Amino acid sequence: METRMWREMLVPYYAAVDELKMKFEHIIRECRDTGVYSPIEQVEGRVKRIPSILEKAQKKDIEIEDIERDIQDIAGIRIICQFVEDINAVVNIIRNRTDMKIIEERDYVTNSKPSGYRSYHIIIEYDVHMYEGVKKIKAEIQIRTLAMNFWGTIEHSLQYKYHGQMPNHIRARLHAAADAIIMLDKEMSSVRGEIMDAQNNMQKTDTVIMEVLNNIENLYGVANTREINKIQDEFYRIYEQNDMEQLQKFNNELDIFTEGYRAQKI
Ligand code: 0O2
Repeated sequence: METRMWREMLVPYYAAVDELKMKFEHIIRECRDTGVYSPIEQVEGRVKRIPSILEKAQKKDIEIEDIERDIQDIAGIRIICQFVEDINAVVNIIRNRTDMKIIEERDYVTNSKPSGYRSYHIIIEYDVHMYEGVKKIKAEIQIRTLAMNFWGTIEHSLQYKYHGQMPNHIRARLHAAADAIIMLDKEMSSVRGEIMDAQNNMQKTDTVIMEVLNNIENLYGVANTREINKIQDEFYRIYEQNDMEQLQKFNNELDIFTEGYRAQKI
């Protein structure tokens, strides 16, 4: 295939990666804005490099004209979660979506690969709306924890370094590290409730602070400066006490106060 043709072929894959990344990032945003725990921590995406596509085609005996059909990870999305439990939540989100059709699922979380690799893979069919109409492409979504991602990234670099001929002592160390990752994920799961509570509280505090500041900003132009300064001082006093209940109470009162000014204005 000519270089120009490769570029053309990859255009919808770039569009798919951009769109899919954005869609999963919206979930993080939605959870943050509504004060709900997000099972997605981070989203990455890439289009496979041409040399890497060629290498895979050669390794798997795939004809050039069958590449789009037989190589399923030309478009790749990686969803990183904090806890193993979040992986299931993300899988269910994807299963319930109508804008991506699942064609295959591979659970390397329960059944790790012989290398020690763990991750949940979902192959989807995705419609990309191009200038000349809809193009259906395949994309691979890898869902894994931060710890699994750490291991996978290191192992991938070593595979690259040794061109698949990894020395036995390194392979053995990677296996030991993979076992340690399983333990680490288990340990983290056992304190998941505590960590989620702490993160939710942090998020709730952020939201209340933003609401207070918004209310104070709205008072400028309608209330007198002395009154606003008094409210600000009271806010700083309560903020320093680090007492969420007090802060929430103050915000509710401020809401009513600001609402009164708004009503007067109307
Ligand atoms: P890259 O550079 O990430 O794009 P196969 O080679 O048959 O095992 P297949 O059929 O493509 O793989 O599907 P599979 O098993 O779902 O693997 C697809 C991708 O998962 C790989 O893409 C890797 O990204 C990742 N992966 C699979 N196995 C391993 C592993 O043992 N170690 C690491 N670090 N990653 C793995 P590519 O094209 O191999 O590589």
